[in-house]
Formats: sequence, structure tokens, C-alpha cells
Amino acid sequence: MRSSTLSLASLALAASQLASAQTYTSCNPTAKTCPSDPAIGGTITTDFTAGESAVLADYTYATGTTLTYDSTNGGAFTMNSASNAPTISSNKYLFFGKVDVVMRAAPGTGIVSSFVLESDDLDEIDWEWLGSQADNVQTNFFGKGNTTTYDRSTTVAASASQSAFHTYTIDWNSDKTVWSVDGTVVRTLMYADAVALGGKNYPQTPMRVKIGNWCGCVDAAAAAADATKGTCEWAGGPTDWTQAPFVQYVKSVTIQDYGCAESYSYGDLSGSFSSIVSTGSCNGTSSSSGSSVSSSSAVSGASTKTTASSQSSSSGGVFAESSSSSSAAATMSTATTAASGAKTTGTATSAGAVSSGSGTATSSSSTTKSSSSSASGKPKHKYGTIDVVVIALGLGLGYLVM
Ligand SMILES: *[C@@H]1O[C@H](CO)[C@@H](O)[C@H](O)[C@H]1NC(C)=O
Ligand SMILES: CC(=O)N[C@H]1CO[C@H](CO)[C@@H](O)[C@@H]1O
Repeated sequence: MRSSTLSLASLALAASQLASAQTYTSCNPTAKTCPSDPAIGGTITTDFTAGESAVLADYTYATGTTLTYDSTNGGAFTMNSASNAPTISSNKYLFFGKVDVVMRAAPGTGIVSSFVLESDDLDEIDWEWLGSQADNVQTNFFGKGNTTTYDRSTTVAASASQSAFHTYTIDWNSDKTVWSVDGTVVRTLMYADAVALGGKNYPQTPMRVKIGNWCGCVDAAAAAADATKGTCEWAGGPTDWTQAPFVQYVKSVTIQDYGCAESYSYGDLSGSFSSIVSTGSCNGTSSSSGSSVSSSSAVSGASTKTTASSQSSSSGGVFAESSSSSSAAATMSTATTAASGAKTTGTATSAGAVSSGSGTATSSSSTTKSSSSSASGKPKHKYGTIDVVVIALGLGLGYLVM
């Protein structure tokens, strides 16, 4: 298979498709009826220092992903070459909730460590660490796959993120989303913020957690190609693979689902949080129902269905690969976005990942808001098309390189 069938044009097309939908979703609930999402319905803490079996109880490896584990640093997401993009996705979803990850970002110019919440209709909330910026981390979000602008991202302080473990938290509610580093709030996005289009592009549908390490700029050729140039700029430039491996370590992840259900489904095609139906009673490992969401409506019976209409708004964020963004400060460049899909498959080269980018800004606190939205999608239960696209892109890029 190699590239014989791929032309530059098709590559460009693949890249642009990835760009506009960072991650791919196998069934977009705003386009048609899709299978319901299994709910976390409680709190799960995954101890990556306990090894693979503990992780595989709660997460699934993307195709081509291999992680190694040690009792001190936890799970290692290793980038040795452009063909690596180790990524895992939680098996279940949260519908508003709080997520904490204790991790150490990967070094390396062009390398991007990511921790993202993604929904089936491409709402997304992100943390992204650029290997070229050891003391910063970027926040971002997308609503319904809208990647028309890249002004939603902010860059905030995360000192020595590549040598020290920090706890990065996303507290996602219907009225606002709050990003914190070691308990210090670094960004608050309100549902009604202009950058979230007054709620229209605010992340508000059931999400799952995706963690991955990928390369936003595999080499000089990627830095020069139109399809990947923007992402390369955002990522800081081409990766020097002689410095590999570039490792992102994840020690633990705690997901608290504010919803209380066995599954979540879309009651209509609106993609609105108020359309989400919670079915079944929650039976998480720990309970907690935090705030909003469906807890109020929490259902208890087995097949009861409740709509989360009680929530009022939500907040959202974005996922990783995709976009990048600028930061508060202002820089934004536009770039292309990339594909988060890249992360999804191991096979994919990270080159695919183009994200867009820009930004350099930094700020630390903030509430920046940006406006656009877009979301990302992600493969839900399977990686069909995206894999094909990513693989095609990877092969194509490989071909180009050679
Ligand atoms: C996408 O975002 C842009 C920029 O914020 C906005 O102008 C546009 O209306 C949005 N499109 C949709 C379909 O929400
Ligand atoms: C949190 C919660 O509701 N846990 C329940 C899950 O189901 C078992 C068995 O029915 C109960 O014993 C738990 O209390």
C-alpha cells in the first residue's frame, strides 16, 4: 500500500479534513442517531504506576499504541520516531465532571503532550504541552468541530512541566469550565462567553478522556509544506529525532462524572446539553455527584431516562491535537489544524497532526476567551475512517519524505 495511490492532492485533502475535524468521530450524534455512550457515573481513579492491567481496566490503547510502565513515574508515552503517536482513550464517558491528571510533559521541539476531553459531536476541552516550552501549558476548547478560528487557546504557566509532576485539572460544568494547575485556577471559560459564541460552541456533550503524545512537526519538509506549516510553527519547529526518546509520563488520572447514569445518549440532533438523556442508575466506584448535571436528575432506576435539563450551561474545552491556538496574548496565527486524529492511531504519523497554531502567548491566569469553536471528534468506539485517513496521510508523508 504505500503511496502509490496517494497524490499530493489527496494528501492535502486528507490533511485538510483532519484539520477541520481534528479527531474523527465514527458517528456524529448531531447528524444522525448514534449508539449511546457508556457512562462513568461515579469516580474512577486509575493508578498508572500499578501497570498496564490497571490502565486497561479503564482505557483502551489506540491502534499502534504501546506504553511502558514503572512504579515511580507511571505510564510512559514514548515518541521515538514520527511514526509513534501513543494514545489512550477512556472506555466510558462523563457528562460534566472533574478530571485530574498527574503528569510530566515530554520534552522535544515539535513534540506535543496532550490531555483532552472529547465528545462524539466534536466538543473538546484540552491541555497541550509543547515540548519547546518547558514552563508552559496551553488550554483550548472547541464546540461542535468548529475550527474556523484559532483564538480560543491560552498559554499559562506550568513550571518545569517536563521534569516535575503537576496535577492538571479540568472542572467542566454546564455554566463554566475551569482549568487549574496544582489547584491554582489558570483559566475560566463561561458558557456565555463570546469566545464560546454565547454557549453555542461551548463544550456540553458527554466526553471521554484521551491522553496522547504526538509530533506536530516531524521534519523540515513538514515545516515547509502548506498543509503542515501552521502546525509546525505552533509546535515550535521540526523535531530533532536524534534527541529521542521524548517521553510523557502519566502517574494517575481521576475522572469524576457529575452525571449519574449507566449511559448517555443524544435526545435530538442539537448537541445541546439539555438534549442529553441519562439512562440507568449510576454506580460508580465512588459516588459523588458533584454539581450540576444530571445528578439532579439522576436517575435511579434502571432504565429511567432523564434529561439533563437542569443544567444550565456548560463549559468546555478542547482537545489536543488540534488546534492550537493562540493565546491570550495575541498572537495567533492561523494555521492549519491538525488532526488530532493523528494521535489516534499509532500508525499515523504525527505529521498528520497538524494543528494549528500559533500562539505563543502566555499568560497566566486568565480567562481568555477566544472565540471560535470547534470541536474535535474522536473515534468513538472504533477507529474506522480516521485510521484510514491517518494511515494514508502517514504513508503519504513518508513517501514524500523519501
Ligand atoms: C464557528 O466559529 C466562528 C468563529 O467564532 C463563528 O463565527 C461561526 O458562526 C461558528 N460556526 C458555527 C456553525 O457555529
Ligand atoms: C455508588 C453506588 O451506587 N454503588 C452501588 C453499585 O451497585 C452495588 C450493587 O447493587 C451497590 O451495592 C452499590 O452501593
